[in-house]
Amino acid sequence: MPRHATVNPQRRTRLIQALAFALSAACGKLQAATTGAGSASADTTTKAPTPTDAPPSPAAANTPNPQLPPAEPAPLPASLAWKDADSLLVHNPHAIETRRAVLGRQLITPTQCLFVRDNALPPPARLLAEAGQWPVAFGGVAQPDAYTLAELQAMPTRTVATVLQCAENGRALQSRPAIGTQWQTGAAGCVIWTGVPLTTVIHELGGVVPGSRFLTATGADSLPDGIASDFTRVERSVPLSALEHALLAWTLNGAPIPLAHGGPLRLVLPGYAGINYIKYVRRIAFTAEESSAHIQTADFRVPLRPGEPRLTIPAWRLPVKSWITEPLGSGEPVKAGTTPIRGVAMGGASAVTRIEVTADGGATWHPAQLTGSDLGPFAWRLFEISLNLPPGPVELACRATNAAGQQQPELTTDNTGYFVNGWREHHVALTIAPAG
Ligand SMILES: Nc1nc2c(c(=O)[nH]1)N[C@H]1C(S)=C(S)[C@@H](COP(=O)(O)O)O[C@H]1N2
Ligand SMILES: [Mo]
Repeated sequence: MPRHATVNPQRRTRLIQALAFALSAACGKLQAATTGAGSASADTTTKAPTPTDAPPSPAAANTPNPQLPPAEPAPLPASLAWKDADSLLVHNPHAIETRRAVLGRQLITPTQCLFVRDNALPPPARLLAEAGQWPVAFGGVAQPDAYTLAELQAMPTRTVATVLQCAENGRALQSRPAIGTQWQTGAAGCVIWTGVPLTTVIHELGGVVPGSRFLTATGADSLPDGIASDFTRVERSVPLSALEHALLAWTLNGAPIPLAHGGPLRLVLPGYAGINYIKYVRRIAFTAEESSAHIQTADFRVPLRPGEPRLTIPAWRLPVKSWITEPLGSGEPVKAGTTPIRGVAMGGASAVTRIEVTADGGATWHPAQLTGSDLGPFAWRLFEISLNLPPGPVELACRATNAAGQQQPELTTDNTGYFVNGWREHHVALTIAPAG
């Protein structure tokens, strides 16, 4: 497998343009965003977040999340004061999502608007002051060794755009939502990572030991009493095949990864659910068996076969999914007539190839246009269609299909609270005002 062959020059140019745009955009308040990354002018420079967020209060860590969103949105925790509060919905200090309208405003989600999801407390922020010394150990290779971040940064880099999405995203939209954080659509974003391909590092270490079936990554989360057990450790295993696209990343949208998003070093697994993107990664190992950590064996699991929720596999590759971000019926009433409908569409583990929109609850579907740049199979696409909406109640929904031929179902079969991707669950109900 050629080690650096995944990004063609054209895509590299688009990635750089998208990155420049992401750095200039203030959570999508620029109208130009919907026409794609290349068309923006970088006239305003938003301060990139500094990777020095203080650790949040220990109170909410390792406790079950409240089932319902707060009646009044909670304020951002002090460690995340650099985030754009208006773009976010704070479920609790460790579960913060992006508001639905925000994600469709630009292709790349600015870091200030990106969701946050912690299962444990991050490591102490002071470690980021010596980020270059951050060690990461490699096991299950011919010559086990550790590298510092500075050493990794001296290796050839790769830049990739991926959807970062929590496996729990959309949970609140099910008719009988599973318990846990009631995420709507905003536990997701499309962001740009730069780092070293994991294959490059593994090659230097003499390759993966024979018999390895999994890539297992461990986070440096601050654990209760500092004791790592199967119940507290944040460690996930993914199939060895995920190595092909895996990246050890130190920049997010062109700036050092903030602590909240896994700085100084994060495992990026394009096409995989957010839980597998281990933050503040401390150890990478190639193993014959999956991790015995609770977060692998008991949580973040999906039914192997729909309708049989007792037989589960880890939430690995993301499913095909899309949702409308405009109109949502929250602002001025939409008037009858030709109305632009916009949203985001993602293929999951392969590129999104088709997106259709219905304005009559699924009776008729209209092909919509994928707009903006194509930043590769693991990024999402913006989409748009103009439909003539009649006065009265309408039910808008969208349905994506990916390169593997998978299409969003009408409803998610199981309510395990993971991989919710039914088009009807993501519908938007509106009452259209008479024209004029
Ligand atoms: N070390 C570590 N990595 C982690 C987590 C964590 O709690 N600790 N949370 C996971 C989950 S469930 C998700 S959805 C993503 C969230 O990434 P973000 O907080 O950067 O949005 O990180 C994943 N990686
Ligand atoms: Mo997650």
